[in-house]
Parts: sequence; C-alpha cells; structure tokens
Amino acid sequence: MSKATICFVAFLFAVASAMVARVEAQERPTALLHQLSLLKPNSPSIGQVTGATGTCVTQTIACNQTVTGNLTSSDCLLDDGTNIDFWSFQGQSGQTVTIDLSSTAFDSFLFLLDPVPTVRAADDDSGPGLDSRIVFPLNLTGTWTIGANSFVPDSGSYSLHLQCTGGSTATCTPSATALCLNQGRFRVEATFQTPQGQSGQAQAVGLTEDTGYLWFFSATNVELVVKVLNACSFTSRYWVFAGGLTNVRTVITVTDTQTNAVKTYTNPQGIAFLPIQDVNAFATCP
Ligand SMILES: [Ca+2]
Ligand SMILES: [Ca+2]
Repeated sequence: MSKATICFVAFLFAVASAMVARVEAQERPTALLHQLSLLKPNSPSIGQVTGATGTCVTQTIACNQTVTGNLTSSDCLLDDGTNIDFWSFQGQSGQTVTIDLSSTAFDSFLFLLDPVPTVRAADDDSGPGLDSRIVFPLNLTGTWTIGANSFVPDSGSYSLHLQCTGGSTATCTPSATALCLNQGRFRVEATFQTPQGQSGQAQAVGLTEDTGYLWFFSATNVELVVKVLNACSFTSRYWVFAGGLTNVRTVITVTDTQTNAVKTYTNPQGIAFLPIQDVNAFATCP
C-alpha cells in the first residue's frame, strides 16, 4: 500500500472507531447523568445516590406526537435522587422544536440533548403552572433526546408533546445505492465498470451527516468515500470531496435535491482514483 493509502485506511478506521464511541455514548454514562443533575437549579449535593442507578431506557417520540409516560423509582436515576425517562426523536438541522412536559403528579423538569449527546437545554417551569417547556432551534441532524424528569424526587404519570416546525424540504431518500448527505439534501450515487466488463451500481453506506462510503464488490471492501460540505458561509458554495481506493472506471453522481442541480465525476479505467476536491460544486446556497 502507498503511504496515501495507509493514511486513508487509518482515516476509515478512525471514523469507524468514532461511530462505535457514539453508540456507546447512548448507554447514558454516569458522567452524563451526573451532568444532568448539576444543570438543575439548587441541585442537591453530589453523590447522594448510592446503589442502584435504575434502568436507563430510551423510548421514541415523533414530531407532532404526544406520548404519556410514568416516572417511577425504578427509572434511570440521576445524582440528585430524581428519576428520568429518555425519549429520542429524529431531528433535522434548521427545525425548531417545542417540547412540553406536563404532569399533575409532580413538578416537571425537562432536558434536551443533541446527538453527541450533550445537554443543550433544560427547563423547570416555562410551561403552564409548574410544567416545563423548551423551545429550541436544532443545529444538528440526527437522533436528539428528551429527558423527562422531576424537579425533586417524585413519581407519577406525565404527558410529553413534541412539536417540530421548519427544516429542509429535501427529497433525498436513503437507499442501498443512494447516500443522502448534508441534511438529506444531496444524493450521492456511483457506478463502476471493471476492465473485464463487470459493472454495477455502488452500494452506499452513510458514515456521518456529511460523509458516506461506497463499495462495489463486497461490503467489507470500501472503494470510495464521499463528503458534501456546506461552505455557504464563506464561499457561497457546497463542496464535494471524494477519495477512492480503486482504479476501475467510476462515475459519481451528486444531486442537489432542492434544486435538481447535478454534478458528475468520472475516474477513467485503469487510473488510480484521483482525489476530487471540488470547491465549486454547487452554487445553490443556502
Ligand atoms: Ca418511566
Ligand atoms: Ca417544573
């Protein structure tokens, strides 16, 4: 392998490691639960909790849905002795969410965590009475999480409502052969052809919000990594970057689903894939 290839493989490994770390983070590490406690006003002394930490289950809620739940003493336990239920939803950068947590059984407290997960908002009484409300513009696309909690240790039923407004109207639909990048706005597809005449559609796998990879012959054998970057704030362009681990003929097609603008990139047969760094790809901002 060339030095560049080794670097590239190392890069892929780093990306894969980051994804594993991200999955593990969803297990609600103690540090995060501790952090949630500290964000509450008049947070009780640290280390109050001993023994069991409850079961940290995440349920799902969709935009414009109301769900009911129960806070019980067997739910996930924060350091301040309160219990918390987690509810996740698919959020899109550019959307604004309004989250209402109401209960007649307890004084509610509400958290909003981004996909990292980092706590981005917390609220006690911004709703009617002692109910909680968070209004927050999302700046990341991915799985966001709501924490339904009580102000002091308490239990009982509650109602949680998630309202989403705005967001992109992109029409890219992810499939086995289509990557949807950059808030689902850009569709990336590729075809390949070998010198022996074997050809087909590349299979697509998303990696991050902006980046994905494609394979031709086997899911374990990555051929292309493609990213679409939003550089609108400083160049008024979307950028397309791609790197390949192949020398077969490859045609990459990138479509801006909001404007139907299309760019294609062709790597000729028998040529080691030439890096694509197109900083003039799409003048379709915003
Ligand atoms: Ca519960
Ligand atoms: Ca409250």
